[in-house]
Amino acid sequence: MKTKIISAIIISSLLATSPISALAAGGGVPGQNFINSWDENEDGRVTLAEMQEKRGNIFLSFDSDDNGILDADEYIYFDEARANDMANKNIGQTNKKAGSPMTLEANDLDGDGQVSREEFLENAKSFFEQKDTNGDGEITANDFGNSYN
Ligand SMILES: [Ca+2]
Ligand SMILES: [Ca+2]
Ligand SMILES: [Ca+2]
Repeated sequence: MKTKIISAIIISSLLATSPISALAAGGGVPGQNFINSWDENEDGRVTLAEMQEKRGNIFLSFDSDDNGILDADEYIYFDEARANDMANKNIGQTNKKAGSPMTLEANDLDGDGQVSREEFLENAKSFFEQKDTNGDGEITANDFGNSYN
């Protein structure tokens, strides 16, 4: 249980994923932080498969009792890990709640107060589509504004 939480915190460092934090901390290339966070094979593009794989790993880390559901108690650790991660990166608190794709509220698709693995992966799709602004099926710097086009 303890190691599980520690590994969860490590994985949370991969989680600087909310749109606002990606833009705020990105510096040069638009969306660079976002892409770095999710681009498993480091080809500069984020696919839905990569996003779902990573989300699956994140889910496992925080599902302390391995029952395939993140309940409100488990979400407390998840929320804390994300908050700590943002604090470490000096990202403001503006995006802690509103607009985060990782919150319980955002992922509890059936509204039963907990998030199943299916919900968590399913919700990756709408998040992905939201970020893939040009709709070509992968998220690249081109989807984050056009200053480099
Ligand atoms: Ca659980
Ligand atoms: Ca649910
Ligand atoms: Ca795209």
